[in-house]
Order: sequence, then C-alpha cells, then structure tokens
Amino acid sequence: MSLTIERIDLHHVRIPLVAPFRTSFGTSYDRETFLLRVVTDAAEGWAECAAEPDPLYSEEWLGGCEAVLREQLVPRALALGKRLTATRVATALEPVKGNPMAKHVLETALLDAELRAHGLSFGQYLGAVRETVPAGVSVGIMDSLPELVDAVRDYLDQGYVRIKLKIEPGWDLEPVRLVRETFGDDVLLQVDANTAYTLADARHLARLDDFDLLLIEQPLPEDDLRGHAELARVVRTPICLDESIRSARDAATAIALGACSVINVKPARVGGYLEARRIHDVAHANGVPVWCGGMLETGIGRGPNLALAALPGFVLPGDTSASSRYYRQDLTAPFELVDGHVAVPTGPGIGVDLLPDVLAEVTVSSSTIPV
Ligand code: NPQ
Ligand code: MG
Repeated sequence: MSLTIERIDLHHVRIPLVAPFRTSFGTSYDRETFLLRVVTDAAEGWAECAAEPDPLYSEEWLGGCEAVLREQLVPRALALGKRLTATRVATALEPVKGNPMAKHVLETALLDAELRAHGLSFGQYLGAVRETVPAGVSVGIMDSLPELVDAVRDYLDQGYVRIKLKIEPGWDLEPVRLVRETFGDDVLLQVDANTAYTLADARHLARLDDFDLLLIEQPLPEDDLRGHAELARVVRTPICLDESIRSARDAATAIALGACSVINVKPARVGGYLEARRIHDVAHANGVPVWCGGMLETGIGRGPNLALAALPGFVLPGDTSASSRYYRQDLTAPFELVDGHVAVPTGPGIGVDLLPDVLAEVTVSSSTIPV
C-alpha cells in the first residue's frame, strides 16, 4: 500500500516540565517543540520534533527544522506523488545532508500513517520482542548534593531500575560518590557528560572507575572519535556514545576504532526509526549493547521509542521513563511505571492518541505546510 499526502500541519507547543532539567549545555524549564501531523488518503500520522529552541545539544534547532522541512524535505516527499511510503521518503531525503531531527519528524509521522493504514504497531514493524521495557531515569545537575540525593531517592522509591547522573566539570566525582555511598553497590548507575570534557581530563575521568558505573556517556566532543578511543584505553568504565553516532556507518566506525563499547540510540538524532534499527543491527552483530535514549519526549515521541527499546539488542535500561518524570499532564494517556517497567504500545502506528483538550491548552500556534 502506498499513500498520498493530503495535508501537513505543525502544532507548536510549550509544556511545563515538573522541574527544571539541567545538563552540561543548559537548563530547560519547559519543553518547547512542534508536533507534525500528516493527513493521507489512508490514515493520519503524528510525530514530535526532538529539537530544542537553541542548537546546544546538536547543531539542529526548532526554527531550522521547520525551515528545512518547508523548503526542502516536504517538497521532496511530495515529489513522490502517490507512491509514498516511509521507506521511499527516507530514500528521497537522503541527498539532503544532515538535518536528522527534521528528517525524523517527517519520516515518523509518515510511518505512523502507513502503519495505521496496515493495522500494524511500531513494535510489530520494528521487531519488538518484549511487551514491557525496563525504565531508567536521567537526573539533571542540581544546585546542591542534598537535592540530588533527594531526587535519586524519589526515583528509586518509584521503582526506576537505573539512574543516570548528568555530569560536568565540578559536578562529577562527588555526586557519583555520594549516590553510590547513599544507595549502595546494587544500584545500576551511569553518567552522561554531553561532551563537557576534553582528552586532558582522561586521568580525572578514570577516577570514576572506583564507582562501578555501567558506562560514561559522551564525555568528549561529538566529532572526537579518536579522543574517545584514546580515553577508552585510560578509563576502565565502558564508554558510551550518544551525540557522536548519527548513522549506522558512524556506529560501525566507532566500534571498529574502539571509541565506544555501548551505544545510546536516539531515533531523532539519527534521522528516524529506520536508521535507528540499522544501528541496533550493526551493534548487535558486533556484540555491542545498546539502549534507547530520550529527548524529553511527550507521549507522542515516547510511544515509538518504547517500541524500539523492545528490540533484542536493547539489553540496557533506557531513558524511557514514565510520563510523570517530565510532565504533570502528558499530551497522551500517561505512560506509567509498573515494577520498574513501562509498557510498549500495542495499537496501530505509534499506538498512542493525542488528548485534544490538552493539546489545545499547550498549543502556542499552528501552521500548515502547503502540499
Ligand atoms: C541525553 N537526554 O541523553 C539527552 C539530552 C537532552 C534525557 O538525558 C530539552 C530537550 C532538554 C531535549 C536536555 C536526557 C534536553 C533535551 C538534554 C535532551 O543526552
Ligand atoms: Mg546523552
């Protein structure tokens, strides 16, 4: 079955976070993004743009995503006419360099429509082998150590099976030591630096080895694969890459260079679920564990991420937290934590539906991309 696009619209939203989220590149107080709706002759599809208002996590940002969608990506998808599938659209977008988050939101909305038309869920389509996935939680940088301990205690009480501490120079050894000492050796614990260090910090980062961490995520700049390979020879804790991995080829290169021994797979960072599955496949074939990262997605982005996290190579808990980790009121029926796990949606497509009243409440503006 192929689809014809009848309408595309963007819904710009701003949703308050339950608490500010601080990383080494900045602090977010609310989630500002847009949802893309595609209406086709067979079904409707929705997806959430992962970009932020400012290009700090990567070079992409919301305004740039919207511009490249309007002027480049949507016209190329429309040029396929009536022969449209998500796979064909991905191929048609390939000549456009970069812009993975913009490609991801268009491809995902189309895949949602296509799968809904077939009555297939993302999990069925991608090859999910689990009905629920273990949930980790990402804990932001705090103003004080007592606040951090309180936050971690609260997450452990809720049942999260893995804690990820955001770190930066000046907030690394002490927070990790304190969380380890307070909550014990059995807690699955890892850290994420979001590129905040350089190779000159190798000796310092090696001091994290004492705390039996699952991994250190993205300590060095995203384009420094050689540095990560050097670091991996100095530090015993496994190195995990996030920002550095944009494609299955990047994954193959990083693995071959010894730049990482774990990969954080984020569909938005790599241009969509098709490439995300290929990264899973490359890593799995190399015996490299992967886990599913997050970009503070609402239910619209969280649903398909959970489906991906149910693939066989996703052997470490992801940042696939419950809705309540970020939002008092999600845009969909909330994802709940049950025994430390979150259920993979089973309905057609992304398997979740927007709550229209909530959408109306958080919508800042809406616009159409001409088709
Ligand atoms: C990471 N996410 O793994 C990212 C980075 C990140 C859950 O730790 C607004 C939107 C703020 C997306 C902050 C987690 C964000 C964001 C950090 C993504 O590196
Ligand atoms: Mg990360």
